[in-house]
Amino acid sequence: MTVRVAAVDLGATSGRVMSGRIGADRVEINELHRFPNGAVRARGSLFWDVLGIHRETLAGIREVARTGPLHGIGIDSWAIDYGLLDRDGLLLGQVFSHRDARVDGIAEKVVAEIGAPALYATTGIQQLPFNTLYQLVAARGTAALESAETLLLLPDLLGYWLTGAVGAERTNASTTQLYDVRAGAWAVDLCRDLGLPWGILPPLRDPGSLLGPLLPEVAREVGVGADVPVVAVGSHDTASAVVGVPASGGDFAYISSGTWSLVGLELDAPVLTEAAREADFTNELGVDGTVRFLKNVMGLWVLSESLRSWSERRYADVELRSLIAAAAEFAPLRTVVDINDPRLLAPSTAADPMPERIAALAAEAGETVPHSPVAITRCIVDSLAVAYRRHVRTAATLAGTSPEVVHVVGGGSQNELLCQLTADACGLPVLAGPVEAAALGNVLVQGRALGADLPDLSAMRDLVRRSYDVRRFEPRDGTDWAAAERRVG
Ligand code: LFR
Repeated sequence: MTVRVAAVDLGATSGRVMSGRIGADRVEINELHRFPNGAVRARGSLFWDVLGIHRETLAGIREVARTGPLHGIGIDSWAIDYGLLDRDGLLLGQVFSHRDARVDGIAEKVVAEIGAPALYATTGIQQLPFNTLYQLVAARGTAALESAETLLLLPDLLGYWLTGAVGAERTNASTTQLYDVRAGAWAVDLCRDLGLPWGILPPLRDPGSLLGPLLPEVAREVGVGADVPVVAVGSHDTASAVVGVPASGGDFAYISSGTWSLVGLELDAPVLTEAAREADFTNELGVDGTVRFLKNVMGLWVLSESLRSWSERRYADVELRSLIAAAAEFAPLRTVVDINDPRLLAPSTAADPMPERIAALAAEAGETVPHSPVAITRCIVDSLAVAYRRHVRTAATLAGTSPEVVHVVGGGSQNELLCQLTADACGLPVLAGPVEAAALGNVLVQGRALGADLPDLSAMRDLVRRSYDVRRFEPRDGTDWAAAERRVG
């Protein structure tokens, strides 16, 4: 049986709607609709244009339906951000971007109140300043939060607009720091202790379950029968991307490389040890009861914001390909910085441009200060590779595993320099690709829910392996990565 679905995969800089076809020995995706995305600044705050995203989602589904049969629809996106509904089911206020400054200083206050060990023992989540927990604490006392009936994470909000069904898909719920990873339920006590309205957290649902059929008016608008279901996939894009990792069993590490880089392991159970907390690793949930034990690394965001800044200032020759080519010829490891420094989180602005932030971090650390776009690009790529080395090795030590290979999936798998340096830095082969792992994971989980013979993750990964080529990068000797790692502290 062939299953054909629409996979909506939303990223911070673009949204894509793909058709996905699963046959007996192949999975195939085709991008049928792509639209730009980005946070919008209004009155000094950063918001997502969620109605615009909804409109483009509908346009994409319509295109998939126009070009063939449609058996299901699944949505994945970045994690953590949410909308609030009032008692009439209408969106309240704006949907904040996690890069908005309203959370500045909040994590520290919550840690002082609850204690870092207690927070970690319950949620197992990395201390990112923008976790949903901290966003809600920042919103305490606001009109929107006080009037809210329901909180919906972004893919669940879009799913609600398609079906009218309310719920929280579990892989994404687990990223919020409002989820008790031991109990497999919302962390109601933690919410109570912080004075948060836990009653707005909707019922949890598992990836692979059905949200329900399209609302009749939506079905009419996209031109399909009202019986087409929306399927809960791993709605956290990283959860879907890890499904799409073409691993052939054994011990592997992965890097889901896009705006963020998510560096870690797939495990059967969370690691909630003191050492894991001190290393600040996250235990997010994956599909089929797995745990994504990983570290959020600032990722290619730092490079894309630098590019944006150079092009706004009309620097010559700042196109990505030529910069990477020039960076490959540039002196290795001349400058390395802590690529996870929180000062790199906010969007680049004319008053506070990203390249100058990198230079300032280098100066502060006593590193050679990079000035040219090529020097800054090489510094970013080297610093990412150093971070990957550290986090792959730390994850393995904390989980007691020995990965034999690092899979790099997502847009960053196309960056050959970064893939080679990742292999060199980790001392492990890198297998790069597929680029669209998140969309593939989305399609595969839908396919299984709709009857395709894909009993487990390894069957799904076999299918990806049979359908997509990966590029192999062997580790090269000759560079002292351990010394470079010590330089970033
Ligand atoms: C990647 C990602 C990360 C999450 C970050 C913010 O796209 O989903 O996993 O930490 O975006 O939501």
